Amino acid sequence: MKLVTISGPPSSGKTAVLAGVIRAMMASGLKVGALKYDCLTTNDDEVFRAIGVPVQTGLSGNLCPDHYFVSNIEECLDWGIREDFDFLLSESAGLCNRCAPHIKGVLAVCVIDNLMGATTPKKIGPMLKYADIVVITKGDIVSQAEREVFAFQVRRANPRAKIMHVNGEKPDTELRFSLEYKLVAQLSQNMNFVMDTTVAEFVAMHAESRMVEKVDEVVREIVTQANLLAGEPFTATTPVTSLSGGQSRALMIADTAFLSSSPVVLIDEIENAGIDRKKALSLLVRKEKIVLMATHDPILALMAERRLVIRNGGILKVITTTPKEKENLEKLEALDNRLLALRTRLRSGELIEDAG
Ligand SMILES: Nc1nc2c(ncn2[C@@H]2O[C@H](COP(=O)(O)OP(=O)(O)O)[C@@H](O)[C@H]2O)c(=O)[nH]1
Ligand SMILES: [Mg+2]
Repeated sequence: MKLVTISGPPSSGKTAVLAGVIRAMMASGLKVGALKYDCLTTNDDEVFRAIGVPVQTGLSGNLCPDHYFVSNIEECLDWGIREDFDFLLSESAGLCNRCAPHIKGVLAVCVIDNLMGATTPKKIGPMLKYADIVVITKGDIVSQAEREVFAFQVRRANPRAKIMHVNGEKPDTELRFSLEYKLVAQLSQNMNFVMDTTVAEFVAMHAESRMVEKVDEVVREIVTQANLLAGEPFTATTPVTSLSGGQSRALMIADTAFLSSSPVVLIDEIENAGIDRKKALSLLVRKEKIVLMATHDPILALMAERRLVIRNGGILKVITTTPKEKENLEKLEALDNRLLALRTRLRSGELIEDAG
C-alpha cells in the first residue's frame, strides 16, 4: 500500500482535488482509502463517503493537528493494510505553518490556491517547502498573468516540486504537462486581480518570472503603454486590486505585449473594456504577436487583414478585407473619433447639446 499526505491551508481545495483524484483512481480499478485529520470538526468524511471511499477521521482537539497526525498514523496504516488498499490518502487540517504534515519518504502533496496573495508561499513553511507536488487551485478566478506570478512565488518557496494547476475541469492531455509554455496567451474577460501588490510590484514579479534582465525598464514601459490604452490614468504605485475593469485590461494587454512568450494572443471582446482598442491592437501587432480576436466591432474587424465567420461551432467563411472595406474603415474611424470626443467631454462635465 502507498501512503500519500495531502496538506494545504484551510479551504484551499484539498478535498475538492482529492475527490477528483479518488474518482479517477477508482475508475482505473485501484482500491483507495482516505484519512481526514482536523482540529474540532470536519464534514470532509461525508464528501469521501459520498463517492464511495472508506474513510477514518481524527479530531485533535487541543493538540496541534500535525503532532496528532504523527502519533496516530501508524494505527491508520494498519487499518489501510488490513483493508487491503492500494493507496491511502491522508488530508491534513492545514492550519499550522510551522509543523510539517509530511513524512520522510512518503509522497507529499501541498494544495494552495491562487487567491492567497503573492507573499503567502513564503510564509506557509514546511507543508509547501517539503512537498513533492504542489497543486495550485482556483486558476479559473484569476488572470493568466496572476497565475504565472503566483506559480513563480511557489517555485521560489519550493524549487524542486512538480507544480500542477487545477481549476475543476478535466485537462486536455496535451495541456496536462505543459501549462506554463503555451503557444496561445489568453486575454479573457476575467480580469479581476486578487493579489495584494502595487502595479509595479506585480509587473516586476511577472518580469522576473520571465527572466527579463532589465526589470525596472520593462516595468516603466509596461505602465506607460498601459496608460496610453486606459481611459483613466493610473500609476506604478496603484494597488492592482483598485484598478477598474478597463485599467486592468489595459495593464494585461501591455503586460502580454512585453512579457508573454506566446506568439499568438487570443482576445475575447476587447470592445467592452473601455480602453483604446485600436492602440491596444497595434501595440500587440507591433510586438509581432498574431492576434486572434472575437469581436462584433466593425472597426476592429476591418482593421484585420482577415476575418473568420463562425456559425454553429464551425468556420462558415474566411473573408479577406477588401480595398473598399479599408476605405470604409476610414469613415468608421472618423465617426468613432467623434464619439470618443463626446465621451471625453462627458467625462469632464460638459453639456452635450451639439453632437460634435
Ligand atoms: N472556483 C474554484 N473553486 C474551487 C477550486 N477548488 C476548490 N474550490 C472551492 O473551494 C472551496 C473549498 O474547497 P475544499 O476542497 O473544501 O477545501 P479544503 O478545506 O482545502 O479541503 C469549495 O467551495 C470548493 O468548491 C477551484 O479550482 N476553483
Ligand atoms: Mg477539506
